[in-house]
Amino acid sequence: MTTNKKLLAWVQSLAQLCQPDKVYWCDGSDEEYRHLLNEMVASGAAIKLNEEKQPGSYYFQSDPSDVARVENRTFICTNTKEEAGFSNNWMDPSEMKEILRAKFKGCMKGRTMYIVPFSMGPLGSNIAKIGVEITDSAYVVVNMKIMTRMGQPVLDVLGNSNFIPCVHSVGSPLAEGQKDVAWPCAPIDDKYISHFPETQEIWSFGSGYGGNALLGKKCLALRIASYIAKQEGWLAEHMLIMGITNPEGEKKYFAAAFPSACGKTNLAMLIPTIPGWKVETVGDDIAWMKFGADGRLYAINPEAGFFGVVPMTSMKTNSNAMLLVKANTIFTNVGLTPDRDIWWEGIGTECPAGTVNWKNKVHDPASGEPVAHPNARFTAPANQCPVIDKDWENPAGVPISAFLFGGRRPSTVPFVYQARNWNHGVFMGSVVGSEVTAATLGVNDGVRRDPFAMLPFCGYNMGDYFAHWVNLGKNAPYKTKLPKIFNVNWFRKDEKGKWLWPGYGDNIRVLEWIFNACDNTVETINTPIGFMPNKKDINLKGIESVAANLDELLSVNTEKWLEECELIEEHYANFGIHLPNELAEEFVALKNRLK
Ligand code: SAT
Ligand code: MN
Repeated sequence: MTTNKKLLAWVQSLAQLCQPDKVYWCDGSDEEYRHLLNEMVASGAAIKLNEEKQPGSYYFQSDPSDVARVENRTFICTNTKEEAGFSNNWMDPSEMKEILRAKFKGCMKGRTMYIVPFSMGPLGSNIAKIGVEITDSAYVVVNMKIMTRMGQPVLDVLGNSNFIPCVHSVGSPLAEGQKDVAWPCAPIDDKYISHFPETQEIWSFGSGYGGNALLGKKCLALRIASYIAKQEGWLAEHMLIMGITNPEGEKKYFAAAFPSACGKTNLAMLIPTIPGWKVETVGDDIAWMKFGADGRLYAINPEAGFFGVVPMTSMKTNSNAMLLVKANTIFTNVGLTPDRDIWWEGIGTECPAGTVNWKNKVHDPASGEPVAHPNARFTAPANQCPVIDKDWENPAGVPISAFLFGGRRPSTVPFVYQARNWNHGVFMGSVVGSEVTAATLGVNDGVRRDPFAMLPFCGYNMGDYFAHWVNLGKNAPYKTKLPKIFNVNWFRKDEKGKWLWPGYGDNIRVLEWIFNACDNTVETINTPIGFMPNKKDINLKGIESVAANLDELLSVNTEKWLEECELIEEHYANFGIHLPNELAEEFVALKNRLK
C-alpha cells in the first residue's frame, strides 16, 4: 500500500472517470501472477501450456486486428507541432485530452482497474524511473510483471515522490451481463497511443498488444524518457547492450541500434564461432545511459524481461533465445499443437497435424497462411537467458566502449567501418536505414531511413534529437572516454544476390575487430566514409572460404556512395532548420572526400 497523496488522488480520479467494477492494487507477488493467469485460463482468455514441455507457460491469441504497434495511431502531444517534428503524429495536448476524457469515460465498466506500480531500471538505481500504469487488462498486468520490476517494492521505493502516470484501457466496456471476449480491444481507428512529454504522461486507449499497452517499454522508456534525457543531458536509446570478453579475459560493453528485422535479439545473445570469445546479454531493446564519475558513459537496461519476435527463432538461429523461453514464458499469437505445445515457422521441426494457428483455426498447409503471426511474441524473464550478464542489474550500469549502428544494406555499405570522430558517428547514426528493394541490389527503390532506429520512438523533434547527440559529445567530461562509433552491415550481397557474409555467430569476427579498434591495437585504413579494417585483421579462421568475399565486403564504391549521398540529401531535407549545422558540415565533408 501507499500513502503517496498524488498517487491516491490520481487513482481515485481515474476510477471516477473510467468507472470500473473494482479497483485492485498489484503487489507484484508470484501468487498474484499465478492467480491472474488462472483467472484468464478459467475465462478462456489464456491456455496453460503442457507442463512437461513448457513448464509455467501460457498461450494467448490476440484479436486479429490487434497484432502490433500502431504507428499511425501513436501521438506526440507537445505544445507545438514543430516540437514533435515531421516523424511524429502531432496533436494539441488540450485537444487530445478532451478526446481522451470522452474515450475513457466509463471505459472500464464491467472490468477491474489494476494499479501497476513499476520501475524501469533496477529498483533504486539513480538512472531508474518509476511509473504507475492503470490498466483494465490482466494480460497487461502479467506481462508487466515479467517486463518490469513491479508491485509493492516499487511503492516502497517511491514513497511520496513523483511518478510517471500511465493510463491504459483496452477500450471495450462491458454492459450489464455482457460476456467478455478472449481479447477485448477497440477498432483500429479508435486507438489512441498518446504521449504528453511536457507533463510526462501517457494515455493509451484501444489496444492490448505489446508496445501499445505495456506502457513502460516504448512509451515510457523511449518516447517520454528521450524527452527527459534531452533536458537532463543523458541518453534513452533503442539499443541492445552486450558484454564481450576476449580470450585474454578482457571485457568490453557495446550498445547497438538497428531498425526492426535486423536481428537485434540474435546479436544481443550471439554465440561466438571463434574459440575463447564470450558474449553476454545486458539488454536486447533499450539502453539508458549517463556519464559516471570516471567520465565514461554507463548503460542500464531499464527492462526486466524480453518481449521478442518468435517466428524464425530456433536452436540453429538463436539457441539462447530458445533456452530463455523454455519455461515461465507467455506466448502470444504463435501456433498451438494438439498436445498444448507451441509451434512457429522456422522453429526447426515439422508442424504437427492438427496445430491451431494464431487465428484459432486448424492450420491448413495448402492455405499458404502462416501458423504464427509474423509479429508473434514471447514474454520471458531476462534472468532466464543462459548468457545474461552478471552486471545486468547493476544499478550503476555497465561502461560502454562502442556504439554500433547498422541496417539491412545489400549494396553500398561495407560490413564495418569506424567513425572519424564523434560528430561523424552522429552523422552515421542519423542516416541508418534498410534498403526496401525486392531485387536486393542497388538503392534504386530507396532506403527506408530509421535514424538511430529511433524514428517511431523519439518523443520530440528528431532534428533536435540529433543536436542532443552532438551536444552530448561536446559537453562530455572527457572526450577521449566517449564510446567509439561504428557502422556494421551483415547483409551485403553480391551481384547475383548471394550473401557475402555468413552472419549470426560469425558476426563475432566483426565484433573482434571493433574490440581491437577500441583499444587502437589494429591499424585502420582512412577512406572517404570512415576508418576501415585491413583484410588481415578480420579473423577468418574456420571460414577461410569467405576470404574471397572480403574485397567486396570492404569496398567503398564511389559511384554508389554518390548515389547514396543523393538519398541522404532527400532524407536530410525532412529536418529543415532543425538539422544541426554540425551534421550538415559532416555531410558536406563526406561529399568532398568522395570527390
Ligand atoms: O510491441 S513492441 O513495441 O513492444 C515491440 C516492437 O514493436 O518493437
Ligand atoms: Mn524494439
